[in-house]
Amino acid sequence: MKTIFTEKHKLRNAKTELYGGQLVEPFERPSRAEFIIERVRQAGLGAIVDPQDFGLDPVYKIHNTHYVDFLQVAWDHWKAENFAGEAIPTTWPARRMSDRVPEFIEGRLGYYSMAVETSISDGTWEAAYWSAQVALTGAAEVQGGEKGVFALCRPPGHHSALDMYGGYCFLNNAAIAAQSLLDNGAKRVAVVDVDFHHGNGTQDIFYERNDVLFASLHGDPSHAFPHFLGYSEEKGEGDGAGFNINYPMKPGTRFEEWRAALADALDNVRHFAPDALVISLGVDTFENDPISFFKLKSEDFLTYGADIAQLQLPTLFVMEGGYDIDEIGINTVNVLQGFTGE
Ligand code: 7XA
Ligand code: ZN
Repeated sequence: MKTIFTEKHKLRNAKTELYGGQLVEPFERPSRAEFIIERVRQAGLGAIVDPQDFGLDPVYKIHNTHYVDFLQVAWDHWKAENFAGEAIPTTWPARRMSDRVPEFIEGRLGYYSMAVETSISDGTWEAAYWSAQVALTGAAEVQGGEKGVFALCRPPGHHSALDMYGGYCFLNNAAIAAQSLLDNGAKRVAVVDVDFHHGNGTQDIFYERNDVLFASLHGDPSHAFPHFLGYSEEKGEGDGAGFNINYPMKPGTRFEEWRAALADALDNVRHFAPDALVISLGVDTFENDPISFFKLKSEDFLTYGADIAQLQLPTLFVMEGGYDIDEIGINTVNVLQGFTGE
């Protein structure tokens, strides 16, 4: 299996995350991708390929221009204010407030964000841009005939929506790739999100569409980030009614229960009969993940990779979360090796 990867991910190197009332080193850090690519090499998974540059047009199919413009200048505008730290939002348009876009950077950060943990720092836009290009290159490889491709995206993407960042995500790489598959010949695409966290951005982007089936397995939002989306009654609207499926699961969920939910999601994918499958691949379902509460073991990742392969669909794996750095490479590559059967 080919891996699409660029060292440009290192440009995303924020120093702070607001966690538990303190500024800590971000869980989403460059070493995550370094451990994964090292394991890809060690396991002999296949060729490691640089991304092509598809430009911003495919990004604008998913995100609006105002938002993309904001991301490109946010750090410069913050820096111009001579604040001591990284760019962190403090104020949001909460219930019954105005939806005007403020001019001052602090207000703009609140307008375009969904959460506070994701500090913007120098290089963030460039890394997010190239992460999307990694996903687009993966989509092109799948459309070129590859059975399975791994887009080692960093920063991740599945929390990002039309005009919103947060949860370590800026551009929705999986959605951008899915749309690119559709724009280049696929009639229907399924996105299955196996990250521990609900893919609120991907859900929101495709919520009223019937050409993309979205299924997400995740921690019950009543207990887990992103807290305000991901319940089972969210099934899609308008043309999209019935094309959004959520599987929220309780703290302590073990592999047997998780795997049964995956089997149901994959049955729905089979019934949908897509031309291609995108997997939002987060390995924060691992039992030792520091910010999650499922109990999957390393060998379970091999097992469910093989489950996904049974669909026999051209499949693009898009990297999302996973924060147990010691095991992130093993767990990620286990899914891919389970898929290839090698
Ligand atoms: O899939 N998404 C993630 O892994 C990021 C979750 C961010 C959680 C922040 C909670 N303080
Ligand atoms: Zn996650």
